[in-house]
Amino acid sequence: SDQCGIAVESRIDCGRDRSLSRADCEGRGCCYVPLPQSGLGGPPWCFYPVRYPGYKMGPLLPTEKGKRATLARSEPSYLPRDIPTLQLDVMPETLGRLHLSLKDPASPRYEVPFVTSQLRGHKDIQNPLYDVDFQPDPFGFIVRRKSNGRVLLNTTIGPLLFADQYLQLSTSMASSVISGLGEHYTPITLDLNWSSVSLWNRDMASANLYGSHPFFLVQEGDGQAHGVFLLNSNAMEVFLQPAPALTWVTVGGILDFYIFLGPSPQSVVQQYHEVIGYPMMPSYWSLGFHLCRWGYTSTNITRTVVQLMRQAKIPLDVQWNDLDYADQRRVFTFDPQRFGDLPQMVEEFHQLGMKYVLILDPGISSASPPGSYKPFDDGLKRGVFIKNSTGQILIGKVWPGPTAFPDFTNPTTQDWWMDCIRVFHSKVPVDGLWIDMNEPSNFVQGSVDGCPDSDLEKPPYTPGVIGGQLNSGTLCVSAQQYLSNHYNLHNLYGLTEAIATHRALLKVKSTRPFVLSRSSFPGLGRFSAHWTGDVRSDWEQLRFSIPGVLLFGLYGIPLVGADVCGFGGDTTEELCVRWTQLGAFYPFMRNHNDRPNAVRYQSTSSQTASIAVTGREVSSQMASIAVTGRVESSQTASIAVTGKGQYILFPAPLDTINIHVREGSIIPQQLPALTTTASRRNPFTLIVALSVGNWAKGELFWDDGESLDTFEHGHYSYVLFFAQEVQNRVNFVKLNGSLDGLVLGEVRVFGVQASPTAVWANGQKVHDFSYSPDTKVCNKCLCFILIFKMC
Ligand code: MIG
Repeated sequence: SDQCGIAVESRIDCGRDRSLSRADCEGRGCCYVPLPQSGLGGPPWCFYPVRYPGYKMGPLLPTEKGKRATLARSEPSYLPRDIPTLQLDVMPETLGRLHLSLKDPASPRYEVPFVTSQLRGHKDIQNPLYDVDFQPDPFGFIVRRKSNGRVLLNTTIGPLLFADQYLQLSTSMASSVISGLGEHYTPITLDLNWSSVSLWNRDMASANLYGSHPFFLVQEGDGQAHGVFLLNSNAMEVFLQPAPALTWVTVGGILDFYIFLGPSPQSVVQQYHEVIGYPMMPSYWSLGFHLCRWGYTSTNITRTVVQLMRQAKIPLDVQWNDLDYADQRRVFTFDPQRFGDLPQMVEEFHQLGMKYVLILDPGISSASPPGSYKPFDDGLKRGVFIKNSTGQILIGKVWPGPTAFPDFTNPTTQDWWMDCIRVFHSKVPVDGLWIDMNEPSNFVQGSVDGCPDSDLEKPPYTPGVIGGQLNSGTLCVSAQQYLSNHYNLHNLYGLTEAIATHRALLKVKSTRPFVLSRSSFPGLGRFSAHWTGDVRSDWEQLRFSIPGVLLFGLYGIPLVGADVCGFGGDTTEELCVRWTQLGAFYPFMRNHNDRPNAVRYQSTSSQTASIAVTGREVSSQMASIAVTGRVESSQTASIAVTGKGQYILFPAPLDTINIHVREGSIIPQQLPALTTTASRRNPFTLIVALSVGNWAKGELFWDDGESLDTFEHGHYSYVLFFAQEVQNRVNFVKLNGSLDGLVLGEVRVFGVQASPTAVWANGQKVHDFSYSPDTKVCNKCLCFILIFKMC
């Protein structure tokens, strides 16, 4: 019938929960149209008709925050435990941000804690960038960009389903260029060819499933963009199809959407971060080079590595230890033989201007003799551990053997965790903590006693997770936590551990905390850095680290990197050189590898020279620079794209990575040193890349690199650089003591079309400037030498 006349690419699957025969499908009131087999996936045979009965919307009435309507369904859906009445809230919060939620007004359902706690909406929004229309029966909404009428979301293309353990909503998309929905091993944009991504945090090497970010950015094709955030932490699967259209399916909670209108991609990201919280200010040293390995089996081996690095003159800011340090792999202890002098070693590193970080797993050994392992004994007393569905402590298995799992949603647990960190820090003055295995990862399914047979463990629909069950590789989801069950809170485990760890370090050190978390959820960036977990040492994983790292910028966790040279398997010299060159542009740069693999940085001669690395594609594009690295073996050239859209081949021998400065940028730089403690004191140089119009601008934020709240207290300097023709001008927006002693060493101006006749600095003529007509570079072309005196 007409009701089934829907183009193949727009058909929304009516049988996600199971495969349906014609009779089953038609029994659901859906259309059944078999298609030639197209392998796995592909268009559905059973799909919803044009108008599928669902919720009917009542009148929209004004509330304090916007408008509210009641939705009701008269007929049950095919799902168990429908929520028959829903409350719709439409809340215009800012000019660019629309908040829209669907809840059960009769009984409160789980809502995500922590993430938007600080959020403030604005009242009385006049003339927002969006319009919302409703289709009352069956219910659906349409969001348009007001300026051009473009439909951004249209949920009338499929039904709203809202049952206790199955919530579904489909929408059309304004374009096929969609990024987000991580963490996954994907290119920068998602595949819309009948694909799906699941969001359920999972420890799985080479797949990058450690985090869940139900946010995506859509580029509309004319430079404008919008974004959507579904604030829901339950196991979720998002289906993508070529229409283009998208379907959310989540197994609990509520539907809580934030829609961001941009209009630029940057403003979409900013609007999203306003909701989930802006990232923390990192300590300066955390931007330096970090070195780690699973398999530095003693303090002496760790010390030797540091010595060799220094002899070879390779910068090293932060030395790390993996699980090797712990006594029987139990956190908050150190091995009395192999790591007996750990406190002294850390002290020595500090003397060198270096920092030290070690690993901390959440699993607390539960099998030590009573009275011998305080973290567990204390934790037991204070009731900090996650319990199983019948109220006993849930025991799983991780590195130390049987372990209990702290419930970080419990304030008592946060205090206990702080005490553990305080006591440990008083012996070993670590500078930061690396929180691994916090999906949480479990070597047995659910618990050592298995899991009960229940609707939570086996929901009517399980998103496509590895292992097929929500409790695969983690805890029983029926386990009980302070705020709710693990079914609801699982995806927040890493975030809540990061919050507790950040808070503890803040208290103990009173400097900017450094936490590195494997698992992530929206909001993590306020507390922690992230690395992409166990990647293989191969070229493919080197290439995928680029979208992997860039996407975490969207997710509000900018301090991110992949294990340089790869974690699993032996690297080759060429791969490691190229990965090091690329890694220099990861915000967080750490070389790390797995126990069985060859030690890196062990000899000093040829290897030192080769610490560096390749690209056939334009691999990253930041505000002012582009890096074209080699991302395949045996390439000797890389390609850069110029503003004119040309392809140019640049030589890229093994010791070279090409960096391109965007026209119109001024980039402050400092010469390197063995640590950032030392390099921070080196003179600044300015690279000035004049635009075709002969201007350039740049900026520098500078503070002491570790004090808390320097921005809030005004203990920083922010310098704007502006160049016109060859007369540089520096404007101080704010200047105070923290700039003292810093000197501008040199200014190089690129793109100077003709030799300047004279150069002036602080009102005086500069005589030793130089100009090369071949490269069009002018050295010492500046209007003053001392950056920190006003012109
Ligand atoms: O099950 O601590 O991703 O970086 O070296 C492996 C040992 C546990 C996984 C981390 C990896 C770390 C390793 N850990």
